[in-house]
Amino acid sequence: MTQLTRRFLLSGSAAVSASAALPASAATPKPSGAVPAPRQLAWHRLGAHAFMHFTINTFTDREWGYGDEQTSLFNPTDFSADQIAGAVVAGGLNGLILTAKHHDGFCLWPSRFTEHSVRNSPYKDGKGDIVGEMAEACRRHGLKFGVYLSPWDRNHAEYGRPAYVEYYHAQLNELTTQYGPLFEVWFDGANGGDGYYGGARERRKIDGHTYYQWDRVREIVRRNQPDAVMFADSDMDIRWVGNEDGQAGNPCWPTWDLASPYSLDKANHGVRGGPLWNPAEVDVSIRPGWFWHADEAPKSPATLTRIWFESTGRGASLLLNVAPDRRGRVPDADVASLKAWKAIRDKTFAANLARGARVAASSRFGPAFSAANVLSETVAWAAAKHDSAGAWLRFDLARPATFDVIRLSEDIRYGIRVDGFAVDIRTGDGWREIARPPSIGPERLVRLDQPVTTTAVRIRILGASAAPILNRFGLFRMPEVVEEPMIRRDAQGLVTISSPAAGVDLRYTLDGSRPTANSPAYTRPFALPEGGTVKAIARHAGTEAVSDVTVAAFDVAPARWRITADGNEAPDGKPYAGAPGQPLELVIDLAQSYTVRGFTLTPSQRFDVAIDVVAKMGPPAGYEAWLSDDGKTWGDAVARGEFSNIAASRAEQKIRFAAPRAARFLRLELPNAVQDKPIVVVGAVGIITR
Ligand code: FUL
Repeated sequence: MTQLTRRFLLSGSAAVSASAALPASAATPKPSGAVPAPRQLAWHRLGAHAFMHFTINTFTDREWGYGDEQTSLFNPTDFSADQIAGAVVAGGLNGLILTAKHHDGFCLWPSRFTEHSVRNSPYKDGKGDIVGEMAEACRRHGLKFGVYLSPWDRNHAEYGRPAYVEYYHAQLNELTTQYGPLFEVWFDGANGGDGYYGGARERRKIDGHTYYQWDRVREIVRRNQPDAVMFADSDMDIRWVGNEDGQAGNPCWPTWDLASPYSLDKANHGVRGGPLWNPAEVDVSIRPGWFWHADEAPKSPATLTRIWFESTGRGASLLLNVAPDRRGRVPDADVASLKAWKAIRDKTFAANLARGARVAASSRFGPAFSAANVLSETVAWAAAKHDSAGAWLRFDLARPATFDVIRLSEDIRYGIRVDGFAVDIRTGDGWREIARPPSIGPERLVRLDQPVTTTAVRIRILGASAAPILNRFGLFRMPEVVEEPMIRRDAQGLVTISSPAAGVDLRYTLDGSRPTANSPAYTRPFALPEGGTVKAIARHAGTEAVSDVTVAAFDVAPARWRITADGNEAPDGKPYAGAPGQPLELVIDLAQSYTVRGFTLTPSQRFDVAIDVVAKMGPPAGYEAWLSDDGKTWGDAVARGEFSNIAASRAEQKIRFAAPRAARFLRLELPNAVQDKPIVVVGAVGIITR
C-alpha cells in the first residue's frame, strides 16, 4: 500500500487576508506584514477546541476502515450528544469538530447521496443523525461546532474519477447548509491509496493538488459558511502543525509562504515574515489512537498540561480529540482527566500576579497605547515607531510575587513584529535573565522549571521587524504537577524509565508494589529479572505521579534480532532502516516458545528521519507476518495488513493475530515505506504474548 503525500498545494490561497478591522488613522500604528482575516482572528480568540473521532472504526477496533464495513456495525448502545458536549465543556474547550465522514466513507448523517450512512445502521432504526445531534448539543452547551469531511473515501466506487469529486462537493454542500453555523471545516490530507472502492479492492492514486478541485471546495464553504475557517495540511486558512503529538514548533509563526518547499519542519515552525497568515492548529488525541480502543487509556492531566504549554503556549491553537466508546459516550477516565486538566489551568490563571504593577516602557506610540495597557486583554501597549529591537518594559510589582508562568501576546491585528525577547527578574544586586523565548505571536506562555520570587520583572525585546505592540502580560503560579514516568524496553530488552520534564526524581520497584521516595533510584537501563514487573514513580517539588503502565504491551524481550535483506542493525536508540528500494525484513528469536498473539511496531520517534517529506526514509505502510518454531519453516503468513495513519502519527501500532499460536520466531516483512519513500525505517518492535 502506498500513501500519497498528505500535502496539497492550493494556488491563489484563501489565506491571503484582509486587515482585521483596524481603524486607519495617524493615531494608530500601521500593521506590519500579514495579518489575520476576521474569521481567522475569531478563531484565534476562540482558543482550544475539541475533535471527536467516532464512526464504524469505534466498533471494529481500527484507526482506518477499509471501506467495506457493513453499516450494521454502527450501533452505539447509549449515545449521548449531551454527555460528549458536557465532557468537552468540562475540559474547558470551546468548540467541537466531528468526523462526519472518515476515510472509510461511512456518513454519520443520512446523506442524500449515499447508502453508506447511519440511515442503514441499527442506530435509532436508521432514523438517527449523529451530526445533527452533536450540532444541537454543542449549541446547548455553548460550544462552536465544526465538521471533518475526509476527501479520501475508501468506500466510494468512483473514488479517483470525476464522479466522486461531484459527490464530495455535494456532501460538503449538504453538511455546510444543514447544521447551522460552523466555525471550522476540516480537510484531512491523508490518502493511503488502496481501498474497497465499491468492490474493486485496489489502489487508486490521485493528485491531491488538483483532484478535489479545491477552488470549488473553497467556494462552497465560503458561500455557505462565510465565517468558517478551513483547515488543510497547508495553504487554507489554518495549517497542520506537522505532527500528531501535540507539539508546535518553538517558534511557531502564524505566517507562511508558498515560495519555499513544503516540509514537516516548515509546517511545525511556519515562516517568519511570510506573506500569508496561515496559523497552525495542533491536533492531538487524548488517547494514543484517534478512535476509541478498549486497551488504551487517556493522557493524564499533567501530560495534557504539558501539551497545552507546547501548543497554546507557542501561539498555536490546540485541537484535542475525544474518542467516544461503543456506548457513544466519553469514558469516565477521559472525563476525569479533562476535568483535572481544566482545574490545573483554572488554578494557574486565576490570579495574575502582575496586576497592580507600575509599568514603565522604553517608549509609547501615543496616549492610547500606554505602557499599562500591556496588562490588558483588550487594548495594547505600542512602542514608538522607531523603537523596535531594544524596546523594553519594566514591571514594578505591587508586592513580591512567586511565579513560574509568564504570559505575553502580540496584538496580532498589527501583524507579527517581535522575533525574540528576554525576561529578567530583579535580584538583590541587579537583574537576572530567566527566559529567552524566540517569539511572542498570538500567545506566549513561558513555563519555568522552578518558581522565582521577585519585586520587579523586565521584558527586553531582542529582535523585531517593527515596534512591538503587546498585551495580556501576566505572571502566574501553577499548582505542582508532574507527569507519570514512561517505561519502555529497548531493542536489547533493557528497561528504560524517563520523564519529559527536567530535574525529576525517578524511582522504581520490581515486585508490583507502589514505589516510594525510598525505592531504588533509576539511573540507567537495566535488565528485567524473570517474573519482575516495573512500576515507576516520578517526583518533583513535592508532587509525584506513578506510572500505571508496567512493561508496555509486550512482556517478552527479543532475545536476538536478525535483520535481513541488507538491513543494518542499528545501534541502541537508533531506528532500524532497510536498504533503498528493498523490503525490510525482521526476524525475532524469542529464545523459547511463547503464545504469540501479535506484535507492536513503533515508528521512529526521530521526527526528521521517520516522516519528513524531504527525508528518504519513512515508516512501513504495511506488513506481513509469519511464525515459526525453528526459524526455518514458516508456512503461511499469519497476518498481513496496513499500518493506519502511520505517516502522520508516531503512536505505537498494535497488531493482534486472529489465531495466536505458540512459536519461538516471528518474521516480519515490511514491503515498502509510506509516501513512496525508498527506505523503510522502524523505531521498535514488540511481541504481544498476553
Ligand atoms: C489523519 C487521519 O488519517 C487520522 O485518522 C485522523 O483523522 C487524523 C486527525 O488525521 O490524517
